[in-house]
Amino acid sequence: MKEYNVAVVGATGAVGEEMILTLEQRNFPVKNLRPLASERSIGKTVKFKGEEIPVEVLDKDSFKGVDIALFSAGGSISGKFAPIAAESGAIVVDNTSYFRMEKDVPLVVPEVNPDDIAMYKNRGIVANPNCSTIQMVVALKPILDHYGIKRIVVSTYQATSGAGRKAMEELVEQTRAWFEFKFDECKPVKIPKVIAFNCVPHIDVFFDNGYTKEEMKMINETRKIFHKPDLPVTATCVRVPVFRGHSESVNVETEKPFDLDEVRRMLDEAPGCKVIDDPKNLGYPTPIEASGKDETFIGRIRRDESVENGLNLWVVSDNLRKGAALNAVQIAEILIRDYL
Ligand code: NAP
Ligand code: 3JN
Repeated sequence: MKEYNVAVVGATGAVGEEMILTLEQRNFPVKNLRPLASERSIGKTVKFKGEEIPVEVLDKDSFKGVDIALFSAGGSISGKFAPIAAESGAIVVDNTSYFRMEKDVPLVVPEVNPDDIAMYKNRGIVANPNCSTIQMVVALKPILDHYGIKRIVVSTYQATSGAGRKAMEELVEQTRAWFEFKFDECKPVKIPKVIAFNCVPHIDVFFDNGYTKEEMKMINETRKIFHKPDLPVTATCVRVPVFRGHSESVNVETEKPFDLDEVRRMLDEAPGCKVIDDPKNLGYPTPIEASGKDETFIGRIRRDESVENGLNLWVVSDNLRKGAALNAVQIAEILIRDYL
C-alpha cells in the first residue's frame, strides 16, 4: 500500500494531539510524520506508533516532501503557511476558519458532502468546519434528504477543550480555587467569564448584529455544506464547564411531514450517527459518554408540538474527535483513496 508523508501543524495542541492519535488508531498509511509547532515546543516530542518523534519549529521549508498537511494552529498560521504548503505540493486539510467561507475552497464533512472534496484542486486546500457545525450537519443530513428543512434553531453547550488546552486547565484551576474558597483566584483568561460552575453565552468575538463569531460560523458553514445559501438558521453558542464533548439542542421545521419512528430508524442507520433514545431508562447521550468516541449521538427525539412539522433533537459528539481530528483524517482518507 502506498504511504504518505504527513505534517501536523499545531501538533502539541489539543486538536493536533488528537489528530496524531487518530492517524495511528485508523492506521492511516503514514510514511513519515512531521509534527510542527512553535519555538515554545523546542525539545518536545510526540508519540506515534510507539516512537517519540521530535517536534519541529514551523517555517516556510517545513513542507518539502510532504503529501498531506493537517493544520490546527490558528487562523493566522493557516493564512500564512497553508498556501506555502500547497505551493510545495502538499494537500492541506485546514481545521481553522481562515479559508472555510472562500468560494473556491471546499468545506467538507465526509458523511454530508464528500463530493465537494474534488474542489481541493483549486487551491490545494480543503477546509474542515467548526466542531459545532460538524455534529449538527451530520445529524441533520438524513432529515434534509428525506423531508427537506425549512428552518433550524440551535443552542449549544460547548466543552472547554473547544477553546484549547489552556482553557481546559482554566476549568481545573478555577474549580480547585472554588473548593478552597479562593474566589479571587478564579480569574478568566481564555474564557471571557468564570467557567467553573457557570455557563458563558460568549464564544469568540461579538459582531454588530449581536451574534458571536461562533454563532455566525454555525449559520454560514451549515448553509455552505448543505448547498442552501438562504436556509434560515439561528444559533446561540454557550460554553459550559465540561472538558470534552459538545451538546446541542437542535430544533428543525421540516418541509414535509415525518413519522417519529421513521426518523429514529433513519438517523440510527445514517453514516456517523447513533441514536440513543430511551429516556425513561436514562437512554440519552451526554458529553462524558460521547468522549473519545467517533459517532454523533442523537437522543430526546420528539415532536415540537408548537409548530407544524417541528422536530427536536439532542445531539452530542466529541468536539476534538468528530468535531476536529477525525473529520480531518476522514477527509485525508478520501483524498488518498480517490485523488492521490
Ligand atoms: P491549543 O491547544 O492552544 O494548541 C495550539 C497549537 O498551535 C499548539 O500546537 C501550538 O504550538 C500551535 N501554535 C501556536 N502558535 C504557533 C506558531 N506561531 N507557530 C506554530 N505553531 C503554533 O489549540 P487547539 O485547541 O489545538 O486549536 C488550534 C486551532 O485549531 C484553533 O485555533 C482553531 O483554529 C482550530 N480548531 C478547530 C476546531 C474545529 O472546530 N474544527 C476546534 C478547535 C480548534 P505550541 O505548543 O508550540 O505553542
Ligand atoms: O470554541 C469551540 O468550542 C470551538 C472553537 C473553535 C475555534 C477556536 C479558535 C479559533 C476556531 C474554529 O475552528 O472555528 C478558531 C478559528 O479557526 O477561527
